[in-house]
Amino acid sequence: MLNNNRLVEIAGQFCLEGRPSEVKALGDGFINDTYTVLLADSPVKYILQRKNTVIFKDIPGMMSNIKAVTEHLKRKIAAAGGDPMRESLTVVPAKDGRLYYESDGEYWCITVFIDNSVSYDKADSELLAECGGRGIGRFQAMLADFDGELVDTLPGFHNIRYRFGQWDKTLAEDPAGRAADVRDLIGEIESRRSEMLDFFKLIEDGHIPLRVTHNDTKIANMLFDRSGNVLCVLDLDTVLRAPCLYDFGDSIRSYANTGAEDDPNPDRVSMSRGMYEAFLRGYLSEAGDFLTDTEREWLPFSARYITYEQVLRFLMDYIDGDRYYKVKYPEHNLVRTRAQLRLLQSIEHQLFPYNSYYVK
Ligand code: GN1
Ligand code: MG
Repeated sequence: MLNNNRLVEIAGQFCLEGRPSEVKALGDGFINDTYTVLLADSPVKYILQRKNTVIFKDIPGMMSNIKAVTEHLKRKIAAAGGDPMRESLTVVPAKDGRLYYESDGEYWCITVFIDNSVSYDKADSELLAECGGRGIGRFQAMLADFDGELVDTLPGFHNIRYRFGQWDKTLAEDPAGRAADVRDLIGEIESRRSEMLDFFKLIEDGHIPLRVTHNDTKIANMLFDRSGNVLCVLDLDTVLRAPCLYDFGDSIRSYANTGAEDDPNPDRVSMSRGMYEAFLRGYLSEAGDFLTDTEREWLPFSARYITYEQVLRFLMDYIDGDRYYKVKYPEHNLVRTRAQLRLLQSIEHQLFPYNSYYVK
């Protein structure tokens, strides 16, 4: 754990509007460590992050992606009469001009803190889900004509073929000796393998296009304004060229879950049909113009696909001895797996009642 003096010193490496005086831990992200930075002589605040170098192998590439995408967004926002400093993240460079500060192999980055906004861990109304859908649809629409370079900083991120490669290896090695106890859950993954690969083939064969997308659209990664509209999309670490269906699917996984992602009581978990429809309505109001018929047709399946992938990732990390996601207690990844599996079953039950898997 770094002490405050060291964190203040790190913040001082960046081009801030004043002298940093205090750095406070913020939130409980699964991947990076996040802090707020206060200045001695100004009300401006910043977000400081220590990026996870085990997961992100190319932080300079990631930050240049974020810079390019936010500059594009800012131009669009300004042209539409919005406020680019509040409606987009702003990357603050280090004093040497780089978009990060590196020390002892650790990478630190700063963005401007957006005040006077609201954030949620869970959508609490259909109206909020509809606004969330509009927000992500607009985000994708603004990036539809982005033609800059994007480094593929997370090869295979939502690629189920790649995930099965990791999965097969983890199961074969069984590093923590946990596989035998979760045979039932492994069976849930295996029984859906071929359907997931069939869907992924549409992407590999180019029937579903790659666009510029967020890839981690849970509600906590969005800031809302006081009237409930999405103000700013956060956490751009995973911005990549990928199908826009991944954003839709991941949003449903988050917005439409009646329970928590890691709910210890799976009976609280299900897909709210009302939240699903509300998010879809909002999303289509912004994305409807650019979606192809094939994309539209596969929107419901994307909720299933991304939730399935999340079950696989949580279970795989459990079997692997909890090396990817931060865990708060020893069985956390298993609890997450069971809760997400319940959500997957509810999605299947409601959106795919005649699916071949389901009638088996
Ligand atoms: C991670 O960065 P964060 O906490 O928003 C993960 C997502 C998962 C999510 C589950 C780079 O997201 O893919 O869906 O946890 N991000 C990465 O909550 O693996
Ligand atoms: Mg993230």
